[in-house]
Amino acid sequence: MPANLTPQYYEAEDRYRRAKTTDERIQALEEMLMVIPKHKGTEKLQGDIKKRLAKIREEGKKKKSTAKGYDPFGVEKQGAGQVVLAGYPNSGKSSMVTALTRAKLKVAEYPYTTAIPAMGMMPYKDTWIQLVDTPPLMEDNVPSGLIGTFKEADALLVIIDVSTAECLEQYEGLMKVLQDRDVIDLSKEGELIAPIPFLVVANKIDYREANENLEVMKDLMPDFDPLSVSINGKGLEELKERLYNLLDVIRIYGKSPDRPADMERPFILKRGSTVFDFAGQVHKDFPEQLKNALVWGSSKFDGQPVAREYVLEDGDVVELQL
Ligand SMILES: Nc1nc2c(ncn2[C@@H]2O[C@H](COP(=O)(O)OP(=O)(O)O)[C@@H](O)[C@H]2O)c(=O)[nH]1
Ligand SMILES: [Mg+2]
Repeated sequence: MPANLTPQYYEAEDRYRRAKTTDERIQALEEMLMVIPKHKGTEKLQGDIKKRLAKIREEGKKKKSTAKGYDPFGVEKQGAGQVVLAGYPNSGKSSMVTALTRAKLKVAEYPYTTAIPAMGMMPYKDTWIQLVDTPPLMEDNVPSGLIGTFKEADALLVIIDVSTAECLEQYEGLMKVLQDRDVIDLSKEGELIAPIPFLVVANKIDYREANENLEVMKDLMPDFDPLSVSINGKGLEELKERLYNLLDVIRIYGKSPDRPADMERPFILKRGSTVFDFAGQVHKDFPEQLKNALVWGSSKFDGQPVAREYVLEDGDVVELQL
C-alpha cells in the first residue's frame, strides 16, 4: 500500500536530517509523527519513527545522567559554523555578539562580566553563523576550560580594544596564549597557518585615540593588518563576510525529482566537497545508492548530469539520482 506522504511530512523529515542537536531531532520526529497520514500503508514507518524517538530520548537522558555535571565550556554547534571570540576584559566581546545577533548578553563597563561562554546566531546571506561570547582571556589569566572551547571552534575572532594604549599588549598577550596552547600556529616563516583559522579585529575604532593607537601598532608590526570595527556599525558588514569566508564552507540547495529546489535552507558543506559528500549529508544511505546527479549553477548548463566526484560550488542546486 502506498504511503502517500505529504509535503509537510517531507519537510519535517528534512528538518530531522539536518538537525544538529538532540532537541531539534526530537522536535522534528514528533512533527513527523503528527503529520504522517495515519493508515495501513504508513504503519511500519510510524513504528520506525516511534522507535527512533524512544531511542533518542533514552540517549539524551543517559547523556545527562552520566555527564559529570553540565560543562558550560562545551558549546553545541549550530548553523554554518562556530566562531568563538577571544579578547581581554572590556574589549567588547559581549557587545560585539549582541550587535551581530539577537542574543541579549550582559555588557558592562567593568571587566569580568562574562563568566562562561554564551552564544548567539548571526544571520548571514541565507544562513546563520554561531558566535560564542567568552570570559576574558589574558596571558596570565586563562579561564580553565576556555582553551577547549577554542579548539572545538571552526574559527576564532580575536578582538583587540584600540581605544586604549594597551592594545599592543593585548594583541601580543592573546597571540602568545593562543600559540602556546596550540590553538593557532604562527610558526611557518611568519605565515599565518592556523590549525584554527582566525581573524583579528581592532574594536572601538570610533574612539578618538583609536586610529593613533592603531598606527603605532602598525609601525611596530608592519604585517599587522586587523579589520577596524566598532559595535556601532563600522566594519560590521565586512566582518560578517570575512567570518563566513574563514569558515570555508559552501551552501548547497537540494532538489527532489519533479519538485522545485528548496532555496530556503541550504545544506552547509566544506569547500571542496563533492556530489558524493553532499549525498552523505542528505542521508547516510544515499552515497551508497548514488548513481549521478544533476547540477544547476557551477555546471556548464542547467541541470547538467555530473559524476559523483563532481566538486560543488557555493550556491549550486543539486538533484541526486539514486
Ligand atoms: N564606543 C564604543 N564602546 C564599545 C565598543 N565595544 C564595546 N564598547 C563598550 O566597552 C565596554 C565593555 O564591553 P563588553 O562587551 O562588556 O566587553 P567584554 O568584557 O569584552 O565582553 C562596554 O561599556 C561597551 O559598551 C565600541 O566599538 N565602541
Ligand atoms: Mg563580556
